Amino acid sequence: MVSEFRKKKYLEVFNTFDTDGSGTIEKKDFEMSAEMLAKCMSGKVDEAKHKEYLNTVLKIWDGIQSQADSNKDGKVSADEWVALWDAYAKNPSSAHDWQKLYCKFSFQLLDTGNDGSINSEEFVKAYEAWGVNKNDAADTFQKLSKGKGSISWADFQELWEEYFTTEDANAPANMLFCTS
Ligand SMILES: [Ca+2]
Ligand SMILES: [Ca+2]
Ligand SMILES: [Ca+2]
Repeated sequence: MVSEFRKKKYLEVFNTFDTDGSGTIEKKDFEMSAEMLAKCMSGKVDEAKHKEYLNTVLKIWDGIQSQADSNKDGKVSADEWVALWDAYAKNPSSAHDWQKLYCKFSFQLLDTGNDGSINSEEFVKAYEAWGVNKNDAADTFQKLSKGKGSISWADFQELWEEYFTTEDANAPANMLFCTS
């Protein structure tokens, strides 16, 4: 059984994927998010980025759909989503390819300078673009980076796994997808 604590975290991520707020995750959400992400930094849609993002998010969607859409209605419901992550939490070392891709993609979106680690400035800018208050984002970065000043790819993978698996309410990783 999935604990209420983990369920709440899975639903936090569910909401970030449910771009149109329809209460289910479907292909359209990914098409919308690729466009929004390509728009975020510049104000208008960067066509090259849009293409690249769309390609990646549709791969992620294909993986999610084939794993989680158990009633084959083309949508992933909150229950289907929670079951998927509960399965991951039981055995995180055998993550699916789409989960690895999603982790990598999340990292790349934050490492805007593309130098292999996320610094405070990159982190705060990205979270601000997602609607988080600047001071809260800076505070979250301090906790996630454990005062080290940057989050490497290895650190990020650890945080990412911990987010989906930990039952510890005090674990900094719980704040990874916190956008409110
Ligand atoms: Ca939706
Ligand atoms: Ca379904
Ligand atoms: Ca960087």
